[in-house]
Amino acid sequence: MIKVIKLPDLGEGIEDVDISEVQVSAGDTIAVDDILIILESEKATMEIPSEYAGTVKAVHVTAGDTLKPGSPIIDLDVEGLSEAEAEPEPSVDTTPTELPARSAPPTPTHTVLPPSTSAHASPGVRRLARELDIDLSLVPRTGPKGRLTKDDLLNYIKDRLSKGGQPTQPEIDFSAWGPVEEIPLNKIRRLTGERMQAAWQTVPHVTQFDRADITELEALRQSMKTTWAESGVRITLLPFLMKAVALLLKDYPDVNSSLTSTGKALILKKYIHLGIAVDTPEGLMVPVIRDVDQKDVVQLSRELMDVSERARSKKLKPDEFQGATFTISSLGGIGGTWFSPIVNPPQVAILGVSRASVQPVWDSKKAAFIPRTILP
Ligand code: CAO
Repeated sequence: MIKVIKLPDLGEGIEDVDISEVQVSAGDTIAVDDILIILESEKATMEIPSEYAGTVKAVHVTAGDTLKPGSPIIDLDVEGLSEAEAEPEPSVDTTPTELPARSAPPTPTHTVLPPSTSAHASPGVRRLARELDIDLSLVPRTGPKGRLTKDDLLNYIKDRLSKGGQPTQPEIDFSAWGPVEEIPLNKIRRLTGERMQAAWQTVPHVTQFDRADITELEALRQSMKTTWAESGVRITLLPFLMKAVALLLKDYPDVNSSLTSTGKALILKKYIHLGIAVDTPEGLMVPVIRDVDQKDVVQLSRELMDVSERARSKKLKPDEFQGATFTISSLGGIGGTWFSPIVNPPQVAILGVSRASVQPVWDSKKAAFIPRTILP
């Protein structure tokens, strides 16, 4: 029986596609999943495999042709094909607009079959799997004759998404090696873990380490600290760093930006709101101090004291965590020399500051080491 293999619906509103290669000729014997043609759309190159095995009787296309969904590609002589099966298949909608409920039961007439390396799936399903980099041999199948359906794929995606934030760690009985205690994580720590893991997986991280000589700055800070102590304002190094970062972000606006959702443009923000990582007994919080470029060091010190105290007493409002354009994580009060903080998306960069200390620095004019305050 002759089956006319047609170009399926490719989804995404693709109406015309150009053929870059035809991989079969009349007389060829082909197997299921052998590639018939390779298409080139504006968006991607895609292979169209055969859903049937058989002998190619006629090829209706040549390289360079432009095809529409439903156009015939080849006539295939398929052994044992019924008249009903010889009818053209309805086109496949590959648009994953709505994912079915994760644990939606399979239709009662079909059993769930384990994943298989040779599962039969339509070109639309294969294409979607390719685009999302999903190995179809891992997906359980519920379709007739062990076929892998679009819903099988969507259920698998939904399942993976729901597990995405969870580290996959097997259940281990640690008490086998000594006494243990299990402490439930609070919401802040769980969310921090999930967000940091997502950030680590989605943002390519590169760290640049450097030292800043802050000898004069530290002298100024010490004098301001004494002056403002009577008014109850604690002048630490951080407000100076915030001010320095605000000035630099004006010079380097690419760093005060976010990618658009398509990843094809940068949104440069004309405001400078800094997220400040604050260590609290409940976990890490990142309140935002707004318009840092328009405030002086004393005002920034007051605001920093205010937000860090309210973060520690859990009195910050939700909008005080939003809108940061860049983050500073300062471990200077704690210690350490270098560390790599994790970028907080949709921001594109973060500054990590360690503890300043007095170091011998070579002065070539004096041909001597002199003590300088160096901030890593
Ligand atoms: N070098 C040397 N000394 C430093 C310093 C540095 N880089 N940074 C702070 N100090 C000093 C301060 O000046 C202060 O000393 P004095 O009282 O003598 O002035 C002391 O260390 C304690 O400072 P602090 O940490 O209380 O205050 P701060 O303004 O520097 O920081 C805050 C405020 C809220 C950012 C900080 O308390 C905090 O929570 N840091 C932790 C951030 C964090 O956990 N990040 C990890 C996330 S991973 O990205």
